[in-house]
Amino acid sequence: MAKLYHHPLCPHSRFVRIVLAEFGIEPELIEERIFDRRREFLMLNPAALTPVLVDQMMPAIPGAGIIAEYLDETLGLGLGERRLLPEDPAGRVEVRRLLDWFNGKFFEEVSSYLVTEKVYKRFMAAEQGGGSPDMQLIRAARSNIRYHLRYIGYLTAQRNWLAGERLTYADLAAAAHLSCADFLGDVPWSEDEAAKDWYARVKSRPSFRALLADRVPGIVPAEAYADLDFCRTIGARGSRLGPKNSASTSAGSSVRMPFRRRRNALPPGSPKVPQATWLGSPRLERGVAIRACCGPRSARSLFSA
Ligand SMILES: N[C@@H](CCC(=O)N[C@@H](CS)C(=O)NCC(=O)O)C(=O)O
Repeated sequence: MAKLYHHPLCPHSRFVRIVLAEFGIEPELIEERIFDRRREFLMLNPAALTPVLVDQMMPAIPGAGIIAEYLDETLGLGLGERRLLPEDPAGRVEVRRLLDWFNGKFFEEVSSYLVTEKVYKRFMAAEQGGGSPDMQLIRAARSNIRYHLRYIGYLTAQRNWLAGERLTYADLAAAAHLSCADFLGDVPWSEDEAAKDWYARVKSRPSFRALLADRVPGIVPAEAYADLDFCRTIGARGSRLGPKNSASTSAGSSVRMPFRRRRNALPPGSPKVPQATWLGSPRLERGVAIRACCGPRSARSLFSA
């Protein structure tokens, strides 16, 4: 039986759990508190990061991306039409670009701050870096998440799923990271109706079910976290139980919300203010310099000064 060393609110571990469930694999879950630097775990992954998959006679497989590639290489063909990494090179590049976006960029700008400050630090001893959360970092994450939601909405307005016409690793990574923020009540779903509709589709997959039952001692998940009908319960502009926003449409299309200046916008120089935009995005907030543009069906980044 495969073993997964994970933490319930580590977004990379959540991604792997959803992926394994899509393959029909139910691993033995071993919860790892990385800050404890357990010797047996460090021997599996000297980088001291979750997740790590231990599968049969293979050496320990560390990291979300490596695990996803391994599963595709060994079992991907068996999924047929449901394969999570496309066969064509261009499709694979696009999935990998978005995997990097969510497992790297989104993590650095949003989910890492939220999970470290609100969850890990609660369980860490003072000498491990534990203590009260740094509100400046949490505010940075709450500000940054808005443009990521708009990017998801932008992609799903043109495609059925994030990387193309079928569900891929890109959707599962994005949803895994968002699910951590959602657990903590930090997703402003009213930011983008198309993103909310897309998340409802991923969240209602059977592979997501186990995540919705996750609990962490001392932390109560947000009210709508496990609610599959959260599109209705979180209505227009985030008001609970409100009517569905007239701007909301069926999955895959959206009416763009007008851009407006955020009251909680961060000043330039704050931790990890987003550094990217995409063609068709709204005007940048706070004059942040445009660094990269990603075309709708392109995996290229066009760097400008
Ligand atoms: N590149 C790794 C990153 C994994 C990662 O950053 N894991 C976090 C938890 S989600 C971790 O173990 N952090 C511990 C630390 O930074 O000390 C992957 O894609 O899986």
